[in-house]
Amino acid sequence: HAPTPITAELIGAPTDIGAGARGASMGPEALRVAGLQPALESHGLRVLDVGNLSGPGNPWLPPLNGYRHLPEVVAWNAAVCDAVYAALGRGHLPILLGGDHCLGVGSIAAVARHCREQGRPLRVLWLDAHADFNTSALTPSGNVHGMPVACLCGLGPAELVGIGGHTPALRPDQVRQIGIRSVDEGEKRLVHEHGLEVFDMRFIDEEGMRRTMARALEGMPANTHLHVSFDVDFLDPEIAPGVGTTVPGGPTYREAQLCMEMIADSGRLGSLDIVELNPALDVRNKTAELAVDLVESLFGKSTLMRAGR
Ligand code: 4U7
Ligand code: MN
Ligand code: MN
Ligand code: MN
Repeated sequence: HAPTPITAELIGAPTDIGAGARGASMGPEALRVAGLQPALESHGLRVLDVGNLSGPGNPWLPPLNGYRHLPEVVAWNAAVCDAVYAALGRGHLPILLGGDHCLGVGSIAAVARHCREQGRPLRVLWLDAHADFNTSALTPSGNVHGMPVACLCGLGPAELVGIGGHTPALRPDQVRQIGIRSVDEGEKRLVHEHGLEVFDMRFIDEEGMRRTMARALEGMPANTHLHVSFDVDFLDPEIAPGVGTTVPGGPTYREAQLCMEMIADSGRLGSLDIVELNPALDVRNKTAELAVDLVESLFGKSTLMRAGR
């Protein structure tokens, strides 16, 4: 008989509470307008769009004790964590539609909790121009979207770090970062101290995307849950201008496609964040359309049947 189809659950989190520019709050709708649901359905997935979560507005205040909007960031992440955890409990594959990248804390804390309870290994691929490993002492901005990986590894305010019920949610050795090309000075030291595995743009230039992804995906037992946290600023700004924190020199269209295709081929994808899309800075929704195109590859779209693979 036919295998049960995967049900993807779209969870909108319309906020820019952790970002340095307003506009990522419009990300969920831009992804819907770009046709995310029919695109996934065309690859055989069932798709359930549960709509948008709600949470506090953005008061646009300066940092307080090294964080901007910490209580609001915690409220949004609590909502995200509950929704992602519930989706996993239903056997669905959660797709978080951000929203800025501070929401990676709630999303991945939920995934980590689910995996802990199921006794499944977890690996997180962090596709981003940035390492997002700042702390309140190191951050040049106070923006929490620059801190989620540190928070998940236990470095951050207790109310955020403990959001999934277990501190830390992740060990650094569960994370692989890809596409990195902007890391702040203090942040760099911390990344090294904690032994994060970083495949930066220099690595991708020298080794190519194929070998990079082979390395990032190696050593995953069959029951591994793979979480992909896709910060749209991972992509080169020439092809993806609709983000608040562009950094030149990112992956090209073909490199990004190969990255997604190799993740699909791993057969391990269990959850996804699409974050940092900023429609206020986009050009005719083209960055949202590109994100949808890449997500299709992540779920198995490929040009041809792959003979012998
Ligand atoms: B994103 C930054 F200083 N490092 O901490 C900071 F350069 O989620 C940027 O990856 C963080 O887009 C970018 O503010 C966060 C800055
Ligand atoms: Mn990020
Ligand atoms: Mn980024
Ligand atoms: Mn950003």
